[in-house]
This record gives sequence, structure tokens and C-alpha cells, in this order.
Amino acid sequence: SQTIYLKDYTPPSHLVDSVELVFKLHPTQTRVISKIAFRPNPDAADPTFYLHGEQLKLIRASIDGQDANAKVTDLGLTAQAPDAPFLWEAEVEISPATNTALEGLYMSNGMYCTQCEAEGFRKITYYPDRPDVMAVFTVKIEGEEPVKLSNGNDLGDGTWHDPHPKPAYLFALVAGDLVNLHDTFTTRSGRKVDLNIYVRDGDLHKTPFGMDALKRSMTWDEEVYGREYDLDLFNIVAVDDFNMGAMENKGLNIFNSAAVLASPDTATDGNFHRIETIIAHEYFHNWTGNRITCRDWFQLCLKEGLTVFRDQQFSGDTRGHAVERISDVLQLRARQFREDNGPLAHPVRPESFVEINNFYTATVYEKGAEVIGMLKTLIGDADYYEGCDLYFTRHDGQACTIEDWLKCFEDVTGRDLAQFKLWYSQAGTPRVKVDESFHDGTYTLTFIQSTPPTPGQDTKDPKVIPIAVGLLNEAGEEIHATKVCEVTDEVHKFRFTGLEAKPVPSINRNFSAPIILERDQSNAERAFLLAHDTDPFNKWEAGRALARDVMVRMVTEDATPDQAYLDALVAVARDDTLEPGFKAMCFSGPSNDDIQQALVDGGVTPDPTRIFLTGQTLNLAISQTMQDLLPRIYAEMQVDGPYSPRSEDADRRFWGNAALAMLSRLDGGAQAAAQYASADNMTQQLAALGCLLRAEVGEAQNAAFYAQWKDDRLVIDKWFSMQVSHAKLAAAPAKAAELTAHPDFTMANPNRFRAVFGALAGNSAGFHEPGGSGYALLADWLIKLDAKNPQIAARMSTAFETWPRYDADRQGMMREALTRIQAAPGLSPDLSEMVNRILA
Ligand code: DPP
Ligand code: ZN
Repeated sequence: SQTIYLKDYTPPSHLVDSVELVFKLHPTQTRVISKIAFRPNPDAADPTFYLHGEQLKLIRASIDGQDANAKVTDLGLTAQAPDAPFLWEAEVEISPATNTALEGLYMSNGMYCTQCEAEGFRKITYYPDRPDVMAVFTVKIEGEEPVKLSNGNDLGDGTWHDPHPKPAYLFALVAGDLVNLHDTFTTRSGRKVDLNIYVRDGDLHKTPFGMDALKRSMTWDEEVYGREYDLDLFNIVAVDDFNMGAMENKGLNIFNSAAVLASPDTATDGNFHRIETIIAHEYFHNWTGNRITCRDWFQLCLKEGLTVFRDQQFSGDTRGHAVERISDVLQLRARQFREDNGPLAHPVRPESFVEINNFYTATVYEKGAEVIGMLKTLIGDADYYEGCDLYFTRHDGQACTIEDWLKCFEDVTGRDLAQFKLWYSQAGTPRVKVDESFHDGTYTLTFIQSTPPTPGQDTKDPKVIPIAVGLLNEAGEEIHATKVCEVTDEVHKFRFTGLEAKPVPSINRNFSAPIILERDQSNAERAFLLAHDTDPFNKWEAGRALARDVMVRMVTEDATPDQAYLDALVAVARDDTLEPGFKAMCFSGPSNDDIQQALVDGGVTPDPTRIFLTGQTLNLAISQTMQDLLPRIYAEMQVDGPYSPRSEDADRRFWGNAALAMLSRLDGGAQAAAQYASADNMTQQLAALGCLLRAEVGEAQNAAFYAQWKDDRLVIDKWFSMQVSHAKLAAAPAKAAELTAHPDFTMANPNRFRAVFGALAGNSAGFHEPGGSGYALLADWLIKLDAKNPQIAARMSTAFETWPRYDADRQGMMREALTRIQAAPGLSPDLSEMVNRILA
């Protein structure tokens, strides 16, 4: 396989005016007949006519009616083409039923569906499968299936026309025996849009929430970004076997059923929230991705970073900005910081890849979103939205680059964004060291930035880092409102004058920059900020820093749980001015990865077993300290009446279930068993089951749960995952191995595979148990899965990306597992690229 470089980009040889496709559906012998109107691209670097095509059986191909005499390889074909517009006609045969990679046209439970991003269209027919070739598609679907869908407008009889030129990766087709929930939405300029969510018979009751989320997303994009929907129809289809969460195909979004189907009895509050976010995300792509797409796949963050930023804004508006920001940062630290500080670190806009599917990463998505957030902070809201408007008008219908995007903001603000652009090209999480001094009423903050080396980038230039700072006095009053310090130099000082006494700073408020702050801060000051900071994010952050410090001391110095920390938590729990969701967040504590990163930064080799056991000790101490408060919190947080996923109720359950988790460490699971028995929704049922499994007393409930839900695939995914997540130490890989023998386990369904092995990878102490059984098991299964579904196998290999952190024994075993994968016969380019990068 070949490495592809951003610097080698050249414009396409030919452009496409129109595409007509006819699909004669058949499980193993689908015929795809294409008529494509090409014309030479005046800007082409190389005029050779080349079409991508993989795993296609070519039946015939002609150019202007004459045999094309195509030279065919495994990856595509070339043919002699006239130096003028011409008509390409071809017929190929493909086999959807045997397509286990779930890329291109495939079958899921008897239904035909497609996934073309990034390069799946070339498995459907010969085509210039690159995002800078945009065309108008007309599609005819022939088959017995009662429902036949494609992009754009329904012309009847299985025929579809999409008037918006689009790249092939946005093509979609669905055919099957489906039912739908229908609704309508009227755009603010009066366009009436038909909305449908298509599902299999029996799932209709799980669609109303998704429909509501869709309509709210449509309204939000009109109100906040001035973006309206542009077709008369918007269809969503739920598919059980799907590699991603969902896909933004023009007018025909295809969703992993886990990312759209929800009912109170089968979906948790967390599921409802995730569904709302993904529906919004895919809908928002209609402008940021579809109307304006990417020139090439290196620009993936152009659509993904921006669209994640937009869905985060939407979620913040919907469920509260503080809790949303905290959960986004938790995610960022758990996934992106981990990536950015290991062998897979890469820039938000990568410069090379072997397999683009390996770059749908936390860095491209989440750090990509952080970069947009920093831009907005630096230039201010008004200029941000003006720049977006300019981007939408200037580039509508185009395939663009990061340069195009930034130019809009330079034009609006007159500001040079060259230094800002380093956020797109330099990998690694910046460290910012903070020094402070106070003399004669002047408080000086000195920021010293550096970014550690990452693969292929030994040295880094200083970036522009917007660090929001506020100041408090000793009484806990805000004496200097939030000000954004624009750190541009390696060492950069900011002065605050006219102060009576040395203030307490609140730095990087709202997590204004995705950095690691290095600052000598006493736990007393952290506790003070936890009690007084007016910035909700930093209030939470102070508690998290405190918790992290307490954990690190317990791990490295055998310290006992810090009383000041325990007291601070009690104060949070008692504080009536705080929202339940915020309190629950304060009790969530830092993630295992966060602790490990802190240890690594402090020069200590993390031992996941020890971290786990320490966490248990600390959690028990917290529960004991909270003992008297817990019954009342638990009782007060019970929500009466029928279940609603609205955040007001969800936050009460969140805090109530945090109290239940603490109670369960003290009462042997009695309260959790009671909750399990009386639960009338999945949030309460699953939270109780988790407490029981953690206490190792949940066997009966675990069996009952399976019996109750054995016919619901999405709930059974939870059942698989819970058992592995809650198993302790070496019991986790043993449980995962046992579950792979369960009759309901299958590699063919990505959700099921992820339920078991995603849970194993997420159970740090289990995956890293010192015997190495976790590593060996995952390696075995990645090798098996790779033969069927390389994308998922490659994605899940990131469980190994932290190997350089650990002790020699663990390193040796992790490397051995990776080397074994590397040596597996017939390894896919996807998995091989990942393993090579992880080991490099
Ligand atoms: N479906 C994926 C997403 O929306 C890839 N575009 O992020
Ligand atoms: Zn996306």
C-alpha cells in the first residue's frame, strides 16, 4: 500500500457533469449500470483518464458508444478518452451479501444499504472517487423491496434525482422492507420539508425522539448560523450493521441504529443525549460538509472539526453550557490527549496517510472542534459569524481547503491567521507553564509554552493560545472579569494592575485552549476555587485537579485519602446553589487515562492495577465521608412521573445514581437491588445493574436482564459491555473471552464487537492485567476481525497506542501482541498502517 501526501495534491483530470445510475439489486449479483458525462478539466495536471474501482466485475464499458478498451487493475482502470466532453457507459457486477467490510453496497438484516465515505463508492462502480469531483446524480433502483431510497428528490418508482452537485462519498442507497415515522418541517423561508425516519418493523416506537431532535436541529441551524435546509425531503434510515455512528449522505442520512433508536425502556439518558448530538451533527453537515465539501481527505477537519463544534454549541444550548463543556473536555482528555501524546499523534490536518479511514480520529474531530472554538474566542462572536457567512456565500458548491476557511476570517477581521494555522499543522498537546508574581499592586502572569515532539515533528513553533483568565480576591469575590490573554510568544507576560492584594487566578476558563497547564498550585487554592470560582468549568476543573493530585499522591506516596478533598466534596454536595448535573460531574473524578498522563508527565511509570485499587480506596473513603448525606440525596433526586429524557430530569438521575454508586459501596448493593427491581426505565435499570456488578452481587439481575431483553439487540449490546466493564482486573479479559462464546456474540455486527472489546479496552486495569491476557485476547480477535472488517479492526487497535507508557513487562507483552498482528497473513492495509505507526 502506498503513502499519499497532502503536498502531492493535483486537480482531477476530468470533471463530471451528470451521473445516471441503474441498480438491479440482487444479493450476490447486483448489476450497476452507469452513464457518466465527463469533460476534461482545464486545470488538470495530468490528462490521463483514470477511474477508481475495487472489487468490481466489469461487464462492459464504452466511451461515446465505442468499446472503452479499459486497462483494469485491482484499484481502477484507465482508458483512452477524447480531448472533449464524452459519455462513459459501464456495467459492473457486485455482491452486497458477501460484503462484510460494510463499505460500498452491503446488506444488513436483509436490507440493502451503502456507506461511501471516505472511499467506498469505488466498490459500487468505476468513478473518480475523490471529493473534489462533484456531480448531479440520478438513480434508478430496481428490485422487489417495497422501500427504495436514494439522495435528493423522489421521482417515484425507485427513481431519485439530487439537484445538488455532490462528491461520490455522499451517495447513498437503501432498499428493504421498512416502515417510517413521517413528519414535516417548514423552513423560515417557507419551504415545506417532508421528514422520515425509516426503520425495521417493530422499531417505530423508538423513532419519535430522533424526529424531535432533527426538527430542533433544523431550527437551531436557521437561528444560529442562518442555514436552511435545501430539499423537499430529508430521510434518515436506521441500520443495525454500521461501522460509524452515522453518515451525512445528502438528503438520506444513514444511522447506526444505536445512534438513532431510543425508547425510555431501552435507552439511557446517555444514549438519548448521544442520539441528539449525532442527529444534529449529521444534519449540520448539510452545510458544513455537503454544500461545501473538502478538496481532498487531508482537509477532513474542515467539515468534521467545524461540525463537531456546531453540534457542541447545539448541545450546550439544549442542555446547559457548563455540563456540556465539562463532558466535551472529559472526552477530549480521555481520547484526544491520549492520542496526541502517543505514537499515533498527528496534526489536525494530517500530511500523509495510507488509509484515510484511519484518520477519522479524536484529533481531527475533537481537537478540530477546539481549534474552531479558539478562533471564535480570538476574534469574537460577531466576527466569527460574519466569517462563517462569508464562507457559506463564497464557497457554496465548492470543495475547499483549510486555507479557504481561514481566508474568510482574515478578510472579515483584517487579522493575519498564519500563526493560528499552526494549530492545524503541528501535532501534540501544548504544555503551558505558569509563573506568577505580585509587586506594588501589579499581578504578573508569565506563560511559557512548549509542545513535546511527536512522530515526524521534533521541534515546534510557538502557537497563538487564547487563555481566558479571571481573578478572585481572598474573600472569593471576582475582582477581574474574564480576559483573554493571547499568548503568542514562547514566553509571554500579562499584567493586571491596581490590585490591593495578590489575587487568586482562575486560568484557562471554560477550557479556552486545549492545553495542559503546568502550575504549582496548592490544594488549598484548588479547594478555594472549587468553592468560589464563578466560571463553572474552572470550578469543576479545580475539583478535578484536586482529585487528580490526591490520587497521584496515593499512588506514588502511599498517602491516605486527603481530608481537605473529602471535605470539599461534602461542601459541593451540600451547596444548594449548584445544579445536580454539576454536582454529579464533580464526583465523577479524573479518568484513568488522565491519572496516567499526570503520572507520565511527572516521570512516574503508571501501573493500571495500582491505579484501580487506589481508586477503589478513594471511592470507599468518599462514600464513607458522604454516608450521612447519601440517603437524602438519593431520595431527593428520584424523578416522579413518566420518564422524559429532558436534561432537568436526566441530571437528577445522574446525581441520584452517583449517590447510589456511593451507597452501594457501603450497603452491599441493597439499595441498588431495590432500584433494579422497581426501575421503569433503562437509565435506572442499567445504573442499578452496574452497581450490583461492581459489588459482585449482581448475578441474578444479570441473568434476568438478559432474559428480559434477549430480543433487543441494542440492549443486549449493553449487557455484553456491562459485564466486561465491571469485571475486576484479570476477570475482565476472562469475561470477554467467555462472552465471545455466547450464542449472541458475532463479529459481523460492529456494535456487538465493540460492546465486548471496546469495554475491555476501556477497562484499563483489566486490559492491562499483568499476566497479559487482555493483550493476547484482543490481538487474537483483531486478527480474526481484520479478515472481515478491516476498518473496525484498525480502529480498535488503538487500545495498544499507550504501550510506551508502561513498565518493561507490559511494554514487552504489548509489543509482542502488536508484532503478532503485524505478522498475520493477509493483514489489511488499514490494520497494518495502524500497527506500524503504533510500533514506530
Ligand atoms: N459520518 C461521519 C461523521 O459524520 C463521517 N462523516 O462524522
Ligand atoms: Zn461528521
